[in-house]
Amino acid sequence: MSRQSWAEPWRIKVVEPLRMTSRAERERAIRDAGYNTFLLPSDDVYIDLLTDSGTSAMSDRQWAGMMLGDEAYAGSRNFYHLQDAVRQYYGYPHVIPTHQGRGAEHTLSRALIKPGDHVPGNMYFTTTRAHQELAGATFHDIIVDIAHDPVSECPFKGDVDLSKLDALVRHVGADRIPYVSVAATVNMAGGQPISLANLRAVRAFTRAHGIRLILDATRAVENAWFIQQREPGQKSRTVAEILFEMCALSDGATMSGKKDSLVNIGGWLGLREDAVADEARNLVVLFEGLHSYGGLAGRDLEAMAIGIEESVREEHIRSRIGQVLYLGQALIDAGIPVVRPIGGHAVYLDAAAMLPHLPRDQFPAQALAAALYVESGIRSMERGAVSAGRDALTGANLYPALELVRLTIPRRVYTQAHMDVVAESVIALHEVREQVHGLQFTYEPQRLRFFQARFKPVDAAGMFSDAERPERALAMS
Ligand code: PLI
Repeated sequence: MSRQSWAEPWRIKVVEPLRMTSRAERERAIRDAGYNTFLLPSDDVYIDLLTDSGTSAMSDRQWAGMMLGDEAYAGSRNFYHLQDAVRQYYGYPHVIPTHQGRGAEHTLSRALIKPGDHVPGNMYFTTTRAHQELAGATFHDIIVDIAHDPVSECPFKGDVDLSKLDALVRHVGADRIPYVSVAATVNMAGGQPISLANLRAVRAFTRAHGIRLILDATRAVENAWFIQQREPGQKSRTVAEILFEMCALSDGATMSGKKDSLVNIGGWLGLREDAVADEARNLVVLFEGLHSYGGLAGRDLEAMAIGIEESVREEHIRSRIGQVLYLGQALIDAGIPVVRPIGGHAVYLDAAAMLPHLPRDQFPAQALAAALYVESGIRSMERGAVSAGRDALTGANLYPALELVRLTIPRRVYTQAHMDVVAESVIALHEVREQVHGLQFTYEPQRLRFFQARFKPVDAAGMFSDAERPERALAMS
């Protein structure tokens, strides 16, 4: 009999106690943090859904691997293990470790982009676009329009719109496009996958125009699982086989191992072209570390090599995404507006739909994330106008179609009961949503402003209006 449950293929060996806080403590904490969940001390957080980046629980095999760290400056045995794992599962002959994903993005952008170039991508990601712009490129969003619609059930909202790509090539010329940047899955669209059919079509197009295709492979294993589940003709293939084909369609990849690969730190740049790899290695020794450790300790390389092998197992990925779908379904059943279909690494609340009384320049998603923390001790992340930042040329605030709060699920960390608490807390907040006030900047950093920005409520009454809120079953005070 085939098992229906997504139950975890592991059991718990070590636990990490969490600190419970009172509502008054949380009100103080969020005020001190400038209403930015990034600025909260994690000791003040109960369930931490800020990110799935570097927050996974490592396996006993990974921890054992840490003891096998070879901390030689050059040619550590752990580098060769990592190189073997990347070659086996991702297929890139050149493997250059970096301290994390943005180290790979920085290296690649510097190696390939010339000032005045253009880089199209299936929606922006914060650090990816920032490094493209820093190297002198203009980013162009070429994702399908449906990606901007939170309620559409389209199974592959991460697809590239080839007519948008074609129009850009005609407008600026293929020689001004060093590469097309394709993310799998698409974080800012709600963790939505790209289909294999679309990736093949993008490959055919880029090949015909002599343009490189670079994959953001950060959550490509999760994307491969969606392809297996949803795309006609893919059911009988393994996630590992699909992942390998996805990478085979690209000329290189940037990778944050902190997501799919189940480690707390680490990344890599994978490349096929010898000359580009040479240039990337030249840059890595300047900015990251020697080309065989890229800013990581030998033990980190080992944990990532083992994590890659664990990440592509069917049981693992089924359970990982099963947990995300479990939370998403609980919220859908309760009528909470979330991005549909549920993505791979997170459930995204549609803050614009939930707080329609707040104008965009009062940052509804930032306010909702702060309010959820005050109500429940759950930490989430804004993924809307604050994250989008300002137009690189005009300096005007960008207002993306999606104004979201991301409930990001770390891998192998929280239980089904934790997911129940999250669902109940969001539902309780939804009931009093009219009372949530908007926010305004008190400090706005120049780059990647969402990380360190500070805010205050626009209303003198504070985060919430004074009206009495009903008792919530799960508020911890
Ligand atoms: O955080 P890094 O530097 O290891 O990786 C940067 C990065 C690149 N691509 C994508 C799709 C990401 O999601 C990403 C990092 N994401 C974070 C930190 C997140 O919270 O989603």
